[in-house]
Amino acid sequence: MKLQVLALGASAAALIALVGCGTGNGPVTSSGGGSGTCPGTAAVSGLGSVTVTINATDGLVFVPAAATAHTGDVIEFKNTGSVAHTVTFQDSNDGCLTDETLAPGATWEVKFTVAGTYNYLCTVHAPNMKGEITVS
Ligand SMILES: [Cu+2]
Repeated sequence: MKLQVLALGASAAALIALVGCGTGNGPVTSSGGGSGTCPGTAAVSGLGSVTVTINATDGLVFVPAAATAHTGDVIEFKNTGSVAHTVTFQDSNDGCLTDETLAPGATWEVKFTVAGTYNYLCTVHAPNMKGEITVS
């Protein structure tokens, strides 16, 4: 009898723990931090007419390393070489725009909806291979 009560108590505690997890009001565990709102959209293709092109080259640099764009512009990353790269955004909210697989010959598009300065890098060739996009 004593054992049964113990078991009941344990399952009740488990239930409470489960309910506690499910409310969704706890602290948000995020990789980006901030409000969690993505400042743009990214896709392999189809975001619209390309306005700005940034090449990822076998020289292990982004060209141009500093680019400017307006909100709504379609920025295309193009791997013009034979080495794989990534386009990895690491600041507060823009990690949602990261592309970890910019294969040789591949293109990938980003469109910002929020003005700001966005830094990115290639995780394969960091810290030297990096760039910045200023969106106004
Ligand atoms: Cu790279």
